[in-house]
Amino acid sequence: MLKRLFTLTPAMVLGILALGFMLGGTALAETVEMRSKPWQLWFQNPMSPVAEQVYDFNVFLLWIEGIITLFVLGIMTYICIKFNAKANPVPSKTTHNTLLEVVWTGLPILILVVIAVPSLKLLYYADKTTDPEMTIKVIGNQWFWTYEYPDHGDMTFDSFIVPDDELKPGQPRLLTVDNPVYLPANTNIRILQSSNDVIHNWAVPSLALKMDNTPGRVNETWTHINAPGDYYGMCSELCGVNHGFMPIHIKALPKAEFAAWVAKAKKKFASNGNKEDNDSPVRVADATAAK
Ligand SMILES: [Cu+2]
Repeated sequence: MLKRLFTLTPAMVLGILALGFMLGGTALAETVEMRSKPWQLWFQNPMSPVAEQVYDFNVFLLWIEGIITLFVLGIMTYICIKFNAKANPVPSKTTHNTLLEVVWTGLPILILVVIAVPSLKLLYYADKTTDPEMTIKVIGNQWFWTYEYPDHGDMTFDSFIVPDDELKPGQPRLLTVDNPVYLPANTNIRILQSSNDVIHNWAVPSLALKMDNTPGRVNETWTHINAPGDYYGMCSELCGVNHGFMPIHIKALPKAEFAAWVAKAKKKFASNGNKEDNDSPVRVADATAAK
């Protein structure tokens, strides 16, 4: 393969590269693929209003931390040079300095208040949306996710990991599922979360979603996905032996395409036909059908 590559003329290589960038560029413009890439540092791109604010808040905190670190480092350096035994053989016996003591108590309090105000604002902002356009229910199971669409005919299905030996080319390992959860982009979505067994956590980094699925409780959060695309996440609460094998795949579609998917999905998942070999202990679909 390498040998063949080297027999290409530079012009051919450039042409291929240009074509690749063009195709890649157009593909990116249409949809995004949000997951961490090999050797990635820093966050995934924030793709929801909450994620954007979380991102900005993190940058804000890093500035504060950075300034504090440099300040302390500066003082320590100054002390080491100015007051070492050689430079300052007779140390001062001074104790107490009212102004200094007020400053070193007051300043940290002030810094904490400056952090707390935007932090609490963001916490409440992420808590719930004032005008949800639809609701999705996410239920954790050992070790897969069940999704319910109460606004779309109560359809429900399970989402299992696709094992390594069944992956198709291009599908990411440990992140691909048999039934992705489809959601409309540019829509306020209320998310209700619960669990059938132990505590799980439905976490999608690019949307800044990370909420516990607790048995016997319904936790609420929301999202608004900024662009159509594939959004990946993982269970983030240690939930048993297959904790690492219950990925989350959100397929965000433009509203019209989502409506088309709902029409198709209603038929597909109506009669519980999604998983014949399902060994899930609690069949939510069964319960819905029996009503
Ligand atoms: Cu888990």
